[in-house]
Amino acid sequence: MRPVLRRRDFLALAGAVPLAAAAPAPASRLAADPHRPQYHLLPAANWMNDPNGPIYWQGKFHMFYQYNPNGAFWGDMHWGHAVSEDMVHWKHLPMALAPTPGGPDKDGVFSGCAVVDNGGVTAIYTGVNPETQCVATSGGDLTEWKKFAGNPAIAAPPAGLEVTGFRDPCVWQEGDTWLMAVGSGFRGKGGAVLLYESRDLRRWNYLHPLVTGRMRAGANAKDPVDSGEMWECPDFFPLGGKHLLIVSTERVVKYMLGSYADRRFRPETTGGIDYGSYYAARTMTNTGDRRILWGWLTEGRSAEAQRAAGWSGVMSLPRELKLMGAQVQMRPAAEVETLRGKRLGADAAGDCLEVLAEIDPGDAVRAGLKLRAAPDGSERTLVYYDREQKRVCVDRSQSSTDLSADRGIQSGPFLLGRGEPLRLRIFLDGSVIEIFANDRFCLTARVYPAGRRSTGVALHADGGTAKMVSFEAWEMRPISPDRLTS
Ligand code: DQQ
Repeated sequence: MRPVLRRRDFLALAGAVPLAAAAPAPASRLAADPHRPQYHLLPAANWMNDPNGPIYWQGKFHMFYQYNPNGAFWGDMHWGHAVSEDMVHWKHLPMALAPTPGGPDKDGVFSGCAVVDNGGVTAIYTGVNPETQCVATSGGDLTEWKKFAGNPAIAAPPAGLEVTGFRDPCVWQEGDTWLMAVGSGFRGKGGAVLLYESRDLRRWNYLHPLVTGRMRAGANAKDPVDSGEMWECPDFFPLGGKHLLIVSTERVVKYMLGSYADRRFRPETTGGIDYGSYYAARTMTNTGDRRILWGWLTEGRSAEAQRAAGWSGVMSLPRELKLMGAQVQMRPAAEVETLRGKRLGADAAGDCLEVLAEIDPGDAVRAGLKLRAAPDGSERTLVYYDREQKRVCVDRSQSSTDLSADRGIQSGPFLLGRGEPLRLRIFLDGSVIEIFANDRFCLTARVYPAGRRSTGVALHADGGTAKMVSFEAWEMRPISPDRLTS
């Protein structure tokens, strides 16, 4: 997803006028900004979007991400870099990849992946304009990168194919063959993933589409990503005895679970990875049996408000994926629990919390939690299961008295079994609310309460009576003393 560009920015990106860097926000202001998360990864300042090439390498977890060094707006894409020993405490490292003037990535180092090869790490990413697939290698602490002299490794989409896009490679190995899935699609038909093979990660042969989707009937949009005619950021891997394909399109992240044989993927069931402010998800490579998913937590306020704040975009918490029967299980990685600080009672309140609540919806039509509630009722966010709509919803209509913040209801399909309680696991962190329901549904909301006292937590029931079966909460420990500005 690329936020709508103003014409001036577009021209600047296209090289017609220099892109004006915004005056950086002073670190002291960023450190005091109550909307900046305290235990989620985000850069010290400016814009970030997609996770890129997350990889476990030489005992450390490396995270790269789309980063604009010029300000809190999309453009001039670089790969930012952070490293962690536990996936929750991060140290920022110098930028990993920057556009090379005159090179195939001169207008941006777009999204991609990283794999272990030949005693080092190889990154495969999209260079623009036009969209091509490029290669770079590194080793040691992954701070020094060398771009492949033969870039672009893939200079254009397959001959004869009219595609809606050609980006965001995902690479894996089968025996001595490397496979690459590239996000793409066809006008009037739907998104697609194009499959390539290689022996050396540099020379690639096109095989065929790994899978082709069917867009919603009647969907029509200028940007093929909005209509589902383009799939961004494909991620493809084995899970349990099946294969999972994750794609980002139509502003959400979807998954398809199915079987993979003869280098073709046949989806059997589909679902949502996250129904809220979450995009461009990608799993970490080289983590053995564990499948750790990362996503970009998008903002929920105007572009002007983001620029004024001096920062935009947050990395999700690590989510561990498993297959339980036919169900994709999504839970926060166990490492997240190491952030738990003081245990709180039924009167828990705060904006840097983990909340674990089991709720019997009783005869209530809507049952869940009220969060970030002001004592005078001026602000509050509702997270609830709506049994009539069969959805988990987040009502942001009163989340913030700041008028630039989104106020719509965010929701996704969810069915509570007969007698099954609603089990909410919620992470509050500044403007982030990351919600896990019954280990099988996720929705991330962004809220920007103006009041410092908008911290209350309470049971919410509407149209009947619900009961809190159990409630636990913890203060979460910040991962830096200054909201990651150092
Ligand atoms: N973001 C990147 C693209 C990708 C999109 C550019 C998804 O590579 O398709 O910043 O958010």
